[in-house]
Amino acid sequence: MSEITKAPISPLNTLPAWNSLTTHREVMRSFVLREQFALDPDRFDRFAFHFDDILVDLSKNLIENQTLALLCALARECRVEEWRDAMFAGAAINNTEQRSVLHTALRNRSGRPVKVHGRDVMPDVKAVQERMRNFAEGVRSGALNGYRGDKFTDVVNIGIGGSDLGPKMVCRALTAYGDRSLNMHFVSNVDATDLMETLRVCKPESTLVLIASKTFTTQETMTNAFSIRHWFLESGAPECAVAQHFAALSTNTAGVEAFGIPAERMFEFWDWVGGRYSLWSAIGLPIAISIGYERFEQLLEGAYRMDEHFRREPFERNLPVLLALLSVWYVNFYGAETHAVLPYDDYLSLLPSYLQQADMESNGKSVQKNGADVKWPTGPVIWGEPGTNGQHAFYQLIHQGTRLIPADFIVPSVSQNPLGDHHEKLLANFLAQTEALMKGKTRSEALAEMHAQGMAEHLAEALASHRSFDGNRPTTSIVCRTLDPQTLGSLIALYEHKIFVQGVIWNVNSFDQWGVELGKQLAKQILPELEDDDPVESHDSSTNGLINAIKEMRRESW
Ligand code: G6Q
Repeated sequence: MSEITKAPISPLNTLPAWNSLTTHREVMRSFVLREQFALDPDRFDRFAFHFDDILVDLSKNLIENQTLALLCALARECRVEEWRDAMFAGAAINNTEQRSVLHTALRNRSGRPVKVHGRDVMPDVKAVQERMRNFAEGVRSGALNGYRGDKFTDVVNIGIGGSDLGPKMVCRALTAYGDRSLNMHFVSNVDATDLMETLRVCKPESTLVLIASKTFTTQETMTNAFSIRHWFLESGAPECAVAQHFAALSTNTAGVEAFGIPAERMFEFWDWVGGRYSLWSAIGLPIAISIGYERFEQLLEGAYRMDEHFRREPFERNLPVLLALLSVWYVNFYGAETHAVLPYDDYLSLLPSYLQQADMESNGKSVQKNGADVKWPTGPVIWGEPGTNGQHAFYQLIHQGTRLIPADFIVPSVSQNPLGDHHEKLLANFLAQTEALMKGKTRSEALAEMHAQGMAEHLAEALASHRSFDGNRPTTSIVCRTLDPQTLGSLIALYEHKIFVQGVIWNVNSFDQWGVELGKQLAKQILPELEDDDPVESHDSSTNGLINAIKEMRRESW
C-alpha cells in the first residue's frame, strides 16, 4: 500500500515553490487584469479549459503563466500525485479514523477492482446499486406501493449533514429530470417545525420514508425518524406496514433492524464513504427515485469522467488541481478569507450550502495530519447565492468592499425552462458581472460618464470616487451546455477533488470532522438540565444565565 501516508514532509511554508510564490506575489502587486487583457488578446485561450460539456475560464484570475507554473510546482512538492493515487488505491488516508476514502469507488465504471484491506469492494458496490435500481424503479412505477395499495406520492428523506445536503441539492438541481408525480421532501432539523410543516402536505398511506444515516445514531435524525414513525402509526397504519413505508440508508445494520426496518429495506454503504461525500452511495437513493436509476447512473458517469481526468491529466491542465491551486494562491498569498459560489441557475440554488459543508467541514482545520499546528491559513469561508438575486444584495461588497473575494460564477448556456428572453438576460448579467469585476471603472471613466450625463462639475467631482471601481477582482467562470445529470456529476466531483487537493497542500486531514463533536457532547449534557425546574449552575455564567432564562420563559408560557 502507499508509502505516502508515512512519508515525512517539509512544512508547506519552507518548500522551494512556496518561497518562489512569496517572491512572485510581490511582483504581482503591479498586476492589473484589465491591462493584461489589453496586452494579450490570447489570454482567454491560454487560461480557458474544456472538459466534456464544461468550459472553465480561469483568465479573469490574478495569474500569469509563471503563477500557474509555480503553483503546479508547489502541488508536486506537496506530493499531490502520490496522495491522489493513494486515495484512489484505498489507502487509509483518513488517518485520524484509520479509514480509506473511496467515494470514487461508488462511481468506478472502469471494471478495475478497488481494494480495502486486500478485498475488492466493487462486487458489494454493484450489488447495492442493483438493489437501489430495483427499489427506485419499483417506487416510480408503482410496483412498490403503500400498505393500502396507494402509489407513493411523497418521499420524505430524514437525514442531516452529509445524509441530507447532497441528495437535497442534487434533487433540486435535477428537478427538470424528476418525476413530477413524486414530491421529494428533505427533513433535517431537529426543530419540529421542519418535520411538522413537511407532514402537513403528506398522507401517511402514500408516503415513503427514507431514514438516511450512516451511523443510525445521530440525535436529530433519530428524533425525526421516531416522530415520523409515530405520525405514520397514529394515522391507523398497522405496525407491520412500517416495513412497507420505511427504508434505511445506513452502515449500521443492527440499528436499522432495531428500528423495525427489515434487511431487504436497508441499503448499505461503508465506513470508507465519508458523510459529505456520500451522495454517490445508498444516500443517493432519493435521487434515483426522483430522476430514475438510469439518470442516477449518468450522474455517476459524470463524476467518474472527472475522476479519470483528475487521475490522468497533468497538473497544468487538471481542473480540480488548478481550482485548488487558485484557492491556495488567494488564501495564502492574498489573505482572502472567503470564497463565493455564485450559480446563475436557480436549480443550483442549494449548491453553495452543499459546498459549504463539503469544503468547510473538510478543510476547516488548524492541525496538520501529524497533529502539529498549521502555520498557514487553511479553508476559506464558502458562501453564495444564485445570480441574479445576489447582485441586488451582497455584490456591492465584492465590487467595492475592502476584502478580496474570489468567486466562481457558474451558468448553463441553455436553459431547461426557455421562456421569452429570460435566459439571455440571465447570461448577460452573468457575463457583465465577471467583466465588471475584472475591469472596474477608473476615476476618469466615472467622471467622463457623469459629464456625458450633463452633471455639474462640482457634483461629478464629489461623486467620482464613489462611482469608480478598482476592478482586478478575480473570478472563475464555469459554463456548461446544460445542467444535465452527467454534467452535474462532473461538477460535483470537480469540487470534491479541488477540496482534496487543497487539503493535501495544507497538510490537513480533509476527511474527519472532530470539531463538530464538542457541541454534540455539551448538548447531551444540557438536555436533561432543561427538563427539570431546578436552576442550573454547572456552566459559565452566560450559559447558566441563558438556560435559566429559557426555563423561566417556558414556565411562564405553560
Ligand atoms: C459529514 C459529516 C456529517 C454527517 C452527519 C450525519 O461528512 O460526517 O455531516 O453526515 O452528522 O451523520 P449520519 O449520517 O451518521 O446520521
